[in-house]
Amino acid sequence: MMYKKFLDLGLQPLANKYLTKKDLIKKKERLYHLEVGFDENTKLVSILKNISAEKMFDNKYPYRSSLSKTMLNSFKKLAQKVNKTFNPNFIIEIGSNDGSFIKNFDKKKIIGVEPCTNMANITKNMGYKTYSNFWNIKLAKKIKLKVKSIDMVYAANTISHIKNLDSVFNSINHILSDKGILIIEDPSLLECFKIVSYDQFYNEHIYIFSLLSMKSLLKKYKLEVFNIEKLSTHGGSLRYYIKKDSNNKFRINKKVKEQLNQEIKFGLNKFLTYIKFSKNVDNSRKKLRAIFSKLKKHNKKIIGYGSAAKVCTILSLCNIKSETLDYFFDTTPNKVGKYMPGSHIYVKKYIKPLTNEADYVFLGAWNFKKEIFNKERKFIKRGGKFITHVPFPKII
Ligand code: DWN
Ligand code: SAH
Repeated sequence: MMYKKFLDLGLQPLANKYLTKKDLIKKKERLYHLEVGFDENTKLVSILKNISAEKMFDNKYPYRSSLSKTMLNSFKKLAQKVNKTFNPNFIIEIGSNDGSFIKNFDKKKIIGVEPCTNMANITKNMGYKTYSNFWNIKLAKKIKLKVKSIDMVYAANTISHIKNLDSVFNSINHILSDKGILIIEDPSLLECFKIVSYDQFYNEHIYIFSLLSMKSLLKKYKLEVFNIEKLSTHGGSLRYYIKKDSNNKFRINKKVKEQLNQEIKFGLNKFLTYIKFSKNVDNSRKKLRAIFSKLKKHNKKIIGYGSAAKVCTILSLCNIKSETLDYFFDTTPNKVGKYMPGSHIYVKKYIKPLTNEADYVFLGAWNFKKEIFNKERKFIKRGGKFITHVPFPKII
C-alpha cells in the first residue's frame, strides 16, 4: 500500500490509556505522531504509524459499548433483523467487548472474540463462550475444529482497529460457510468528511472505510458487498452485508450503487478531496480554539461531557487542557477518578442530569447528542449551553 499523507494531527497519546494521579507524577505517558494517508489504488484511508495491538487492547481497556443506550438499541435491532432475515445457525462476533450484541442471542448460537481480557471476562460471566484473543487464522482454525458450520460473522467498530486486513479476511473466509454472511459496521469516511469529524482518527482507528475502499479490498478475498445500511451511530456509520462471490442467493441491492455514486460525487476517489479535508480540519481547529478563548476571557466555567476516545484527538490538536476545561463527566467506571490521556483533564463520575455545574459544556460524545440532549433537557431548557465541533464549531 502506498499511502499519500494528507493530514497531520500532531502528537497524540493512546486514547484509552487513562492515568492515575501516580502516573501523572511519574509522567510516563508516550505520545505518537498521528498522520493520515490515502492510497490512490485501493482508496483506503489509514493512519501511517501503527502501535502494537497488545499495547492498546489489554486487560484494562475501559470502553464499554453497553453504557450508551443508542448502541444497545442499535445492536438489539440488528439482532432482531438478523434472526428474521437470515436466521443463522451459528454466529461469531469479532470484538464482542462487553456483550452488547451477543446478549441478544441464545448462548448456544454465538461466540465472542475479544482480546481485552477484562471485557472478555464480562461475557464469559454472562455464560457466553468467549475467546480472549486477537482475531487471526490460528484462532479461526481452532474455532472451526469445534463448530461445524458458521454462517454469520459480525464485527462492529472492530475491523477498523486491525492492521493486518489480509489476516482478517483470510480468517473470515476460512471460517464462514459458503452460504454464510459477514456483517461489518464501521464509521463512514463520507460522513466523516462531510461533518469534518477529524476526531474519528486516533491510534485505535487504523482505517476509516468508505464503500469504495471496502469494495476494492474485498475483491482480493473473493468477497462482495450485497447490501448496505446507513447508520447514525458513531457520527455516521456504514453497515456492510457481505457474501462470498460464489454465493448467488443474494442480489446486489441498488443502495450499493447509490452509495458508490455518492462517494464518487463527493470526490472520495480523488486526492484533492483529502487535501480539502485537511484544510477544513485546520479551520475547525481555529474556530474551536477561538470559541474557547473567548469564553475563558469572560471567565466562563467550561466542563466536558463524555470522555470519548475521539476527544483525545480534538484536545491534543487544539491544545486544550485543564486550564480551559475543568473536568469531564463520564459514566465509564474505568475512566472516572482518572485523568484523560494527553490533556490530563480529570474525569468525574456522572451521577445525575446537569443542573448548574458550568456555564458551557463541551460535547465530547457528540455522536450521542440525541441521547444526551434528551437526558439533559432540563439543563437546556434553563438556558444551559453546549459547545460542539461538528459539523462546525459552535455553541448550541
Ligand atoms: O471504535 C471505538 C468505539 C466503538 O468506541 C473504540 N475504539 C473506542 C470507543 O470510542 P469512543 O470512546 O470515541 O466511543 P463513544 O461511544 O463515542 O464514547 C462515549 C463516551 O461518553 C463513553 O466514555 C461513555 C460516555 N457517555 C456518557 O458519559 N454519557 C456516553 C453517553 C451516551 C452518556 O450519556
Ligand atoms: N463491537 C463493540 C466494541 C467496539 S470497541 C461496539 O461496536 O461497540 C473495539 C473492540 O475491538 C474492542 O473491544 C477491542 O478489544 C476489539 N479488538 C481490537 N482488536 C481486535 C482484534 N484484533 N480482534 C478482535 N477484537 C479486537
